[in-house]
Amino acid sequence: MCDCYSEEETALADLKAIAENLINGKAPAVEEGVRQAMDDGTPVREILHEGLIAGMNVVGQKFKNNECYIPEVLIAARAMKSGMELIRPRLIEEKVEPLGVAAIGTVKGDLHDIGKNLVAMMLEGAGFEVVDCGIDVPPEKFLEAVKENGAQLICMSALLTTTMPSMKTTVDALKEAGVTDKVKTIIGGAPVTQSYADQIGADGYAPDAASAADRAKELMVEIKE
Ligand code: B1M
Repeated sequence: MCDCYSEEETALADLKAIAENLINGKAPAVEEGVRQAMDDGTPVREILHEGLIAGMNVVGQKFKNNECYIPEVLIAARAMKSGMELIRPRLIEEKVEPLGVAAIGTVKGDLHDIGKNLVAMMLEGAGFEVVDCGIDVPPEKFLEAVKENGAQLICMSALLTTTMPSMKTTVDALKEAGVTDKVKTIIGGAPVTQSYADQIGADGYAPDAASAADRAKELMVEIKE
């Protein structure tokens, strides 16, 4: 690149290229772009937001408008994951000691995991020890994470309106198990709202991965009080 561009302009162009390659499902190019941006010293939060998330948002919009279909979406999701794997250690790097233990999963019946993985990474980056319960997680498995892994936060993601009720079932199961004095719940995902969180008695709601990490930190303060 000619030196008539400032470092900031070059970094922005690199992040746009990452987003573009992700939209086109080019995993090796996404990986290469992410590696290059990291080598150039671009903050990983910027790589995540301006590169990877920005690209996936476009894919989501295109899918909604029937401008692309499930196979293209899956290929783009794979490209996003390969980029995320590269920045994961850097997001975790600043962790000194765990702020707490957070179990996360996409609720029963729901297989969407891109947002859930982003939240997990942001939680790790914020200093939490994260127990990833995966996708299609029934209430019993979240309870198991409390009992066996000492989870203090139960973080649930749902992308389908039809799977949101499983969040309530899990909140109720935690109440029944009598652990809600030391365990808090956070919910999120595209169809989920603060008003739904209030309705089902969840302790927290966050509209995006970064806010989920902030909410998790606030809830840890409440747990420790
Ligand atoms: Co699905 N899908 N999908 N899909 N899919 C949606 C969600 C949909 C809105 C598309 C549409 O119709 N416009 C629609 C749901 C409609 C509804 O219920 N209202 C839908 C549908 C219908 C389906 C199927 C039923 C399609 C079918 O088979 N007929 C099927 C269901 C399968 C199942 O789960 N049982 C299905 C399947 C799939 C794929 C497998 C093809 C793929 C998933 C791949 C994967 O995850 N590994 C897929 C995808 C990719 C999407 C879209 C296009 C993108 C979702 C995504 O990853 N977004 C989506 C359309 C859309 O959202 N525009 C769609 C990017 C991701 C970063 O955002 O997950 O929202 P998101 O996470 C955000 C926030 O929501 C938040 O943080 C993230 C950003 O920072 N967040 C939290 C998420 N979890 C959080 C938890 C928190 C806090 C914040 O606290 C714990």
